[in-house]
Order: sequence, then structure tokens, then C-alpha cells
Amino acid sequence: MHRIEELALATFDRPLKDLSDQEVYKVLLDFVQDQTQAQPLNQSKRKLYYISAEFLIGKLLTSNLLNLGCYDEVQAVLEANGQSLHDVEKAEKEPSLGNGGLGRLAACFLDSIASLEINGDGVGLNYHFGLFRQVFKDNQQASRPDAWLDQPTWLKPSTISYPVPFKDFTLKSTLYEIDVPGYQQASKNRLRLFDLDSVDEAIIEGESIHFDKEAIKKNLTLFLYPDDSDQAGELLRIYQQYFMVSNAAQLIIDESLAKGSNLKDLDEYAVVQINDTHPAFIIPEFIRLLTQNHDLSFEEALEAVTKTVAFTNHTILAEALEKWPMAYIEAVIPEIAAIIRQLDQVIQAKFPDQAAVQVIDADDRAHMAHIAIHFSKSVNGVAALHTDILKDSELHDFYLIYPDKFNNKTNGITFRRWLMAANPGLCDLFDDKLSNNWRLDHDFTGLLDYQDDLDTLEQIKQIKESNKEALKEFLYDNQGVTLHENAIIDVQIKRFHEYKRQQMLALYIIHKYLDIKAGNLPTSPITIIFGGKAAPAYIIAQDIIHLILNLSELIAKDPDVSPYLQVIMVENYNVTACEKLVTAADISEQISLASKEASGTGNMKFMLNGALTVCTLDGANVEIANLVGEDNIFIFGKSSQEIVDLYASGDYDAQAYYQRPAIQPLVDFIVGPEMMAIGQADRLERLHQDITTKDWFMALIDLEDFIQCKEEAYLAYQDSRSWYQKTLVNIAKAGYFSSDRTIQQYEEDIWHTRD
Ligand code: 26V
Repeated sequence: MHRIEELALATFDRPLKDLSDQEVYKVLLDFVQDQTQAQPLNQSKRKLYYISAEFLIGKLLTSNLLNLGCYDEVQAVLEANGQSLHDVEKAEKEPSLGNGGLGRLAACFLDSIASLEINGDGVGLNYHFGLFRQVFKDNQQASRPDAWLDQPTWLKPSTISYPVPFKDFTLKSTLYEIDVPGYQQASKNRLRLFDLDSVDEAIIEGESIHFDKEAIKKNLTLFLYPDDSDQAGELLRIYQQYFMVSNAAQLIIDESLAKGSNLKDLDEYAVVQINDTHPAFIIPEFIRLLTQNHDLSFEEALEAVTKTVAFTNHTILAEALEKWPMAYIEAVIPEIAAIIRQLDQVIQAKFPDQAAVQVIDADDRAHMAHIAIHFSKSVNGVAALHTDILKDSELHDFYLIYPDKFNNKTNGITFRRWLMAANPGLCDLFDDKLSNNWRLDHDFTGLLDYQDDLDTLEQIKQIKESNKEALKEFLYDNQGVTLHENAIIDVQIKRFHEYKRQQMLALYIIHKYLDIKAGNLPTSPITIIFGGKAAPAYIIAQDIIHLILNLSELIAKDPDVSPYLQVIMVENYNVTACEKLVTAADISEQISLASKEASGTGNMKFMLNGALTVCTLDGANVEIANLVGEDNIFIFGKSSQEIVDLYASGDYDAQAYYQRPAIQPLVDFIVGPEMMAIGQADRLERLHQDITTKDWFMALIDLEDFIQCKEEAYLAYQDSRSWYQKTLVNIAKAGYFSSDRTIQQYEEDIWHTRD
């Protein structure tokens, strides 16, 4: 009897063949956990700690089975018992521990760190209800708690617990752990998530995401990024961040002491990568612990910490660069406030004439990024263009002080999930055509030999079509939507933000709708799919979702247009939906305002799975374009330098663009009779007003160019042979974006855990 069959009997007292999908899921979870439990932890003198507010790990069953090398075996045992692994995979709830690219990057990195046998754990928080679950009501986004923990879980409680001292009380943590097995590795790492025993899920009001923001002992780990549009919300964020890093710092110090550190030499035992500024309080927290509990002087502690911490910047957007009022920090963690004032003194003494690099600004706010840059050993951006912008403009003053700290680490994605698990059909093609060990070296360039081979191009087309079938099933099961047959699938999936310009694609849809109404019918039907959440307090982003849902309804109900155009907005877009969408897409929309998207990682997933990119030269799109060449990508829009200059001069005039004859009818359609008949006037009018008067992220500046570029892309799709040749080149060149390459670079340039 196979171990899985034994486990089924032992757990449910019934044979495997008689279990429900949910029960088989529980059996497989136990089966995997027995195996990872037995794996030894990676070992090295210096250990990496990757600290992040988010780990958007996705479902774990498939990727764990793949990494443990038993996917095929398990599939066979299930099949022999009349069970389907595909159905069992659906029974797993996706953990809701992340928001967007930064969180998904952390998850890809954990997989690559383990797969390269690097000794490194992820450290974060265990949010009971995660971000929020998105539902659509009246063509608007509503937010619900996402109860991802209410089923058998990968989390295992540990005996580790720490006291975390706040101003008026001390909270005790419990550490939970998820094993992270590497691909074909004997040893493992862990994702370590701190939680609070006193959290009380009952304080959530009804089905909403509202709760008493001041009840810290009950709310601290309820949600990721609770609403911070008021003071209580901002204070709660500080409580959360400090709880995360105080636990992390105590864990790191304990593990380093156990390996023989005297803590002055902390950097020989630990390297701490902080994922954006959310964990930046770990710098003063280390100083507090080392000086109060371990007898280091302030200067010794500062030196040890600066040699241990490395900082990754993920955005240049001003509103995402955290600046906390010192009064708030004093109200929550006064000892940390005092240390930040000491750090401020250090910088004032060193750079008295440089206001731009101070720790505390003239409004008495602590700049978390400035703390992270001064008191770390490395500062990296996440794509070549992004790092250049940091050096040349956003962080130029810091770059002049610390030129050697700055470095680039272009993001990547784990090919175990985004190729091997998500696209088995493409893997079969690789096995057929490539003679190298592509699963490990990620070199697919051998495919280029088949550019003119019609059979290969046909096979790529077949793979795409079967992935479209899988997407069709997914969309129907999830939200009862029927994907059109034979449509070109055009996808924009990412958080909703004005800089990502979903509103520009919505204006394109209006253009296409009017064009079809005028009798210009597309040769192939077009399906445009959006997916993504908007922060509950981000009103304009909610308005854009409302516009898209209205357009979807208008078009679906119009028999003149619906045979040619379909607009779908995926509800509660998450990692699972992403896996289905990137493998089925023909076109990948990467249309951010140049300079604003630090890297993007969805762009890499689409490229790897054979979608062609319609893009501005922003973030990692630049690197994609350089790899595939201009014949194999669709580029439009103003350059990053033009946009940076335009912000500097303040010369952008939304009204002037709005008044152009090709643009005005599209924008006015937002408040025209068709939309007003189905939508909410206040939302549509606010969005119209915003675009015509402010348009801070310049959707209108690139709109005409975008429309032309999309028409070219759709035309190119009509030439099937040439389209799949371009697809082939994209797939063949995607190896560069393996997160194994990224992690190898972090290891060689920053972490040095193997030295
Ligand atoms: C900032 C804030 C500010 C307040 C509300 C909640 C919140 C949540 C996250 C952030 C940081 C956003 C930074 C971020 O996600 N950056 C993305 O990082 C990806 C991985 O490097 C990169 O591919 C994306 O281009 C970049 O936008």
C-alpha cells in the first residue's frame, strides 16, 4: 500500500478512493509535511533573514510536490484510486499574506533561496485575514475578511515566543513556521511568521473589514495593511511593524548567539535583507537590544547593525515612501523614538548642510528609507532602469555619499511555479526540443533553432489554446463568466493604481466600442481581461474598477458589439488566477507611466509563457525589450527621461490633451448616457473630473500612441506564423528572468552566506 493510501485510512478510516477532495487535500498535506519534517535545515555560519511584511506564497501543494520530486508519483496514486490531483488542488485555499509584486517577489525568492541551498529564512507576520477578499457588488469593489486559516494549514506552531515591549504594555508572540523545501534538495529552509495569542477575530464587524483599531492586543495580526487613512490606522501600522521586527531581531540575536557570536561580530552570523521600508524599524530595534541586553556601546551596536542589514527599494512613488511622525513613534515605542533621535544626531553631525539626507525632517517625521540607507551595507533597486533612477534622481544625494552601496538586482520569478507547475504543456515541448538540462540551467535558447519550423510553431499555438480552455473552465467555475471562443486574450493583471494606468486601457476599450459601433469590425474577437484589487481607501482606483465593470456590462448586453469585444474583470485576483491567466494570454499589458513601475514581475511571467508584451519602456520591460529585440515586442509612449523632466518642470497639461479631437469623446464617454444609465454618477463624475483636470499619472499623454500600438498588435496577431515566431523568441529568451539568477546575484554581491 502506498503511504498516501495508508494515511487516508489512518486519518479518515476510509480508503483513499472514498475521500472528498477536501479530505484528500488533508492527506496530501500530511504526506508532504512528513517529508519536509524529516529534511535537515540548511546550515552555514552566516544565515540570511529575508524580512518582509508580505509573503504572497500562493497555494503550496503543487509546488511542494514538485520540489520534493513526487508530483508524478502522487498523481499516479490518486488516479489509481479514482481521484484527480487537479480537483484536489482546487480544495486548497490560497494564503492571503500579500498584496502585490513585493510580496510575490518574496515568495519567489524563498523558493530560489531553498533551491540554491542557501541558508535563509523568511520572517514576517501571520495575518489571520490577510489583505482582504475582493467581491463585486453593484459594479463596485467591496472588501471582505479572507478567512484563509479555516482549513488544514501548512503552518506549524513552534515553541519560540518573545516579549515585545510597547509604551504601555508588553505583548508576547508565538512563532509559526512553514517548511520551504528547495527543488531537488535534501535540505530545507522555513518561512517564519509571528503571531499574537491574544488576537480576537470576534472584533471584526460583521462581514466587513472594520474593527476597533485601538484594540491593539486583539487586532495586531488580523489584517495586512489595515486602513491607515486616520491616525489610529497609522498607529496600528507602527504597532504591526515593530511587532514584526522586534520578534525578528530577537530571533536573529538568539540564533547568532547559539552559533557563537559575541554580537559585535553579528554580521559574521547574520545578514538581514529588508524588503522595502516596512521592516526598517529593525535597525533601531537591534541597537536597543544590543545596547540594553548585551552590553554593546551605541557605537559598537551601530557598526554591527550597519554591517548586517541590506535594503531593497521597490518604488519611487512618494506616497509609498514611509515617513512616520515622531510623535506617533513616541506614542507607541518611545525607546525606539529615542534611538532614532540619536541616529538623527549622527547624520546631522556628518552631513550638517544636507537637508535632503536627514533622518528626521523639518516636520519632525522619521524617513524610514533614509534610516535604511544610512545604516545598511547595501541599497538595491529591482531593475536596471529603476536603479539608475534611484542613483540619478530619487536618491541622488545618497548616491553621492555612498556610491559603493548602490547596486541593481533585476527581479525574477521562480520557474518551478511559473513554468513547471503552471504550464506542463510547454514543459513537454521543452523536453522534446531542448537537449540541455533546462529545468536547472533555465537556458531555453535552443528553441531559437525552431523559429522557422512550422510544426513547432503549431505546437506552441496548441499549448496556448489548451491553456485558454483551462482559463475558460476557471472563469466559469469562479464567477460564471463564459470566455469567448477564438478570441485574442489581452490581459492586464496587477494592483489597481493610477500609475499602472488601467484607466488608459479602459479608454482604449471605449475607443474600440465606438469603432465597432461605427461598423469597423475586428478580424478576430477580442477579450480584454483585468484583475486586481484597489486599496479600500484609494477612491480613484475604486472608481476605475467601477468604470471597467460598467464597460463589461454595457458591452456584454450590446448585441452589436458583444460578438467582437468582451471585457472581463476577474473577481479577487490572486496567485491562483494569475497562474491561469499568464499561461492563456496572447497579450501582456505593461503600460505604466514610464519611470513609475520599479520593475514588474508579471511582465516576466507572461513572457515566459509566450504572451507578447505591449509596453512602455519602464521597469524590467526595458530589459525584456533588449532581450527580444524590437520586432518581438510592442513599445509605445514617452520615455522615462521625458516623464522625469516633465514632472520637474511641472508642464504637463491634462486639459490640453483632453481637448484633442481623438481623446475628448473617449474621456467624455465616462460620463455619457450609456455609462450613467448603469453606473454611479458620483464615481464616474469624480473620475472624469480627475482625468480632465489633473491626470497626475498622465494617462492622456500616451493614449493616442497606445491606441495605435494596440491596433498594430491586433493586426500582427492575424499573421499566425509570424505571431508564434515572436512568441517563440520571447519564450526562448525568458531564462534571464529566473529568480535563481537574481538570488545568485544577491548571494554573490550582498549575502555571502557560502564564504
Ligand atoms: C507601500 C504601501 C504604502 C501604504 C499602503 C500599503 C503599501 C503597500 C506596499 C507598499 C510598497 C509598494 C512597493 C511595491 O510593491 N513595489 C513593487 O515591487 C515589485 C517587486 O520589486 C516590483 O516589481 C513593482 O514594480 C513594484 O511596484
